[in-house]
Amino acid sequence: MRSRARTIRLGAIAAALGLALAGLAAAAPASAATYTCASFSGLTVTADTVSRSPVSLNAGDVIRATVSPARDGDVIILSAAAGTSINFVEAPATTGLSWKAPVTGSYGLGWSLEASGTRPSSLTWSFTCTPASGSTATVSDSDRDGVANSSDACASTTLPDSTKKPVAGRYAAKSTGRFLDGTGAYSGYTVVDTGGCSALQIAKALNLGRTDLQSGITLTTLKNWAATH
Ligand SMILES: [Ca+2]
Repeated sequence: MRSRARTIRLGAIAAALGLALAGLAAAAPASAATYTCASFSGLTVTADTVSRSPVSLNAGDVIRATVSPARDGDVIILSAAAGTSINFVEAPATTGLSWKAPVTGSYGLGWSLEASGTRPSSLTWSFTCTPASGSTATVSDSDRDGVANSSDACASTTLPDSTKKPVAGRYAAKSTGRFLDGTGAYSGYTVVDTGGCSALQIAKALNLGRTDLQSGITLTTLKNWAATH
């Protein structure tokens, strides 16, 4: 049973990856007509999968996807390609998937459904997009961590944090900017909350020990830092 579930998961990821790669190919030339946040407002598509590229987004734009029918156990997978990196985000189909663009830039986006049981014969996808507030002005973000230079407490942030020894209860920033622990549990904090600092930068700034450097920082450290930055 476990191996079957894994096979299905890999299949869904491969499908999403295919979408993302197709998106990357379609992204050139950069001068081609692009999709924007507004392209997704009220968009409804009846298809097995949906891919759009290039999608020009501002940091903080949130695209929300829901699918119908959405059954318990079904999972929506989003592949978000930017440059040479591809991130996968998933959420239960019953709740829908909201994804926030971490930085201003061009993305290749692909949504697919991993069905827990028999795949529905037809899927209808619905989208909305909420633009980041005040996103009309171009914001300068040199390290592309989603925090503008003017309010970035840490320059040259590298995302994701690389943790040599991920463990439960110690948090590091993912490429989405969210701080997750070694088991993937979300702390409730993002790099926006830490003033644009990664776990590694916080650990170094506080002169923390090897465990913090290798496994990420504790929730208490994260919380205290977020409260003061
Ligand atoms: Ca930063």
